[in-house]
Amino acid sequence: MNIKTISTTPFNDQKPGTSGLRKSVKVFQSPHYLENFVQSIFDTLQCENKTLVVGGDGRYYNRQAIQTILKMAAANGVGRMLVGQGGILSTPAASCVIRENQAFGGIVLSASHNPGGPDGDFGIKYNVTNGGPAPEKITDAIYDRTKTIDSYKILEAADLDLDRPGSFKLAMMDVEVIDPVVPYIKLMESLFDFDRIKDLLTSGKFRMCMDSLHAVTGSYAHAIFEQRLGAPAGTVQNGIPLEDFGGGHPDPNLVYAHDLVEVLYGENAPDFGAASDGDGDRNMILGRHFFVTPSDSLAVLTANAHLVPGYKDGLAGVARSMPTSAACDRVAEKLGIDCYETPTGWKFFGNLLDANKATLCGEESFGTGSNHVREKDGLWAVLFWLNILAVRGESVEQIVRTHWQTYGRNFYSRHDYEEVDAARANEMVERLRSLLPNLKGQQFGNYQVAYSDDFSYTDPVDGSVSQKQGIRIGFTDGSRIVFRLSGTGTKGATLRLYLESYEPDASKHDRDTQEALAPLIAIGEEIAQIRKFTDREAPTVIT
Ligand code: VG1
Ligand code: CO
Repeated sequence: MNIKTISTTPFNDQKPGTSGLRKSVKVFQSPHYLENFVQSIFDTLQCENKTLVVGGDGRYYNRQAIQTILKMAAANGVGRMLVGQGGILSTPAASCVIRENQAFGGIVLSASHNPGGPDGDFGIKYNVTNGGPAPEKITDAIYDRTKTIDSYKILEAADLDLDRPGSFKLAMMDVEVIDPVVPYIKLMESLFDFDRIKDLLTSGKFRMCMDSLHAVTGSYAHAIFEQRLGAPAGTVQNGIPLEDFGGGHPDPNLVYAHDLVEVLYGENAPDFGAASDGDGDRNMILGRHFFVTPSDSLAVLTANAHLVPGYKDGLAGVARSMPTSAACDRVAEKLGIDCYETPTGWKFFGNLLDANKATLCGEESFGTGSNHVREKDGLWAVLFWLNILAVRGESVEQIVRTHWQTYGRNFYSRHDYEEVDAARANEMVERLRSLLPNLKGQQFGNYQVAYSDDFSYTDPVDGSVSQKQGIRIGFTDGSRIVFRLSGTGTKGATLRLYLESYEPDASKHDRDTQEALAPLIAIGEEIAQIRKFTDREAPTVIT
């Protein structure tokens, strides 16, 4: 077998975003595009003779990309590659496999919640030894390398059969195809009371529905809920992973998980519903005719963690991304534990988890996780909820309402303006930045601005600073408006407007969220002139 060195030139658009390099499949298919980025990883990190993990969410182009990566790894002297069966690993399972095998790192192929298929998106990201996304200093170094790359190395060899577990040799490199479901279930069994959850699911008094949105969690969900925990066949819907996710958006929210919403809001609805995203790291939790916001979910998990075997001794701390509501802050305060506020993106939680400063983490974008891996974990969140439901014997709605009575309710919503003109969106953000110094003290109706800034984060563990992480305007009553441009979209720009207000009075907890936030929505428009800059009358998605 021959190693070939192939000349190439940089693309200059390979800067990783919130969660790796994400582009359309068409871009990834252009000659040398994938190879340049992969070689830049190998050139930046010393991977010779090391063990790496590779796998993806199974979307279109996953199979081809894995074969290319294996041949390049062999040509670059990697010692051993652990590959998910069929080239497939959910993002949390990839993190689990890296940690269990003490691998040097991993290459995760996913565009998460973005649509798939030949006209959809693809993505690649590098994870480090702790199993989590590489921190910014590594992603920056990889990006720098992509700007000067002039050749890459690849082995001339036939494709490997990755569809069955087994061991192969690719030149000097060992390749092991593994079934990731087994170690993942083992990890879940070490955290949750499976016997108790099984009793609940087989009691005849409790029904659940899990929607995998034709994405990666299908095989894990069948094995966990139906086989291991005894839920009836059919509990998992849209459970067959497809390369194009059946044409849908594999994004677990009220808009894109419409099949699940119909079931949980229909007649004779089950007690519990959940969905996960393309690569299995996000989750949406529903009760019968009831939606749990991701920010509330994090707060409820924090308040009830002591009921779950893996967390019964208490939490070291909790962390949330800046735009996530402050609901978990109130729980942390009551528990007397620290609460950290980080920029958007899971990579910022890695140091806090490694240093045992935080045990649970969450983002408003349907992401929750803990120190069991270094990625957010959709099925973990579902099992956490089931464990709490099994112990408390109350409904999802009762649990959340009681939580609000104890802590008050943080009304919360995110408005996304997708695929807007990028230049205009940047102009809007620049204009907002210029307004920030003068906003403090200004009055908008009943609301007075208490602070306004562009969020900057200093990592409490390594001292690294990340600037310009989102514009925040806070009011004296504790409500907030946050503006951010997405770092995961692939077409134009996506503006995210995050809105939060706090309501201690339980008699007002039944209010409609959009109504409760209406004054803040109007103030956001007044300050930022969203309609003018986006040329849109309304958001594309409201969650
Ligand atoms: C979005 C979410 C962010 C999340 C990221 C990756 O980023 O807002 O909270 O960490 O997606 O999620 P952005 O930059 O578009 O707002 V996943 O499930 O794509 O790995
Ligand atoms: Co995801």
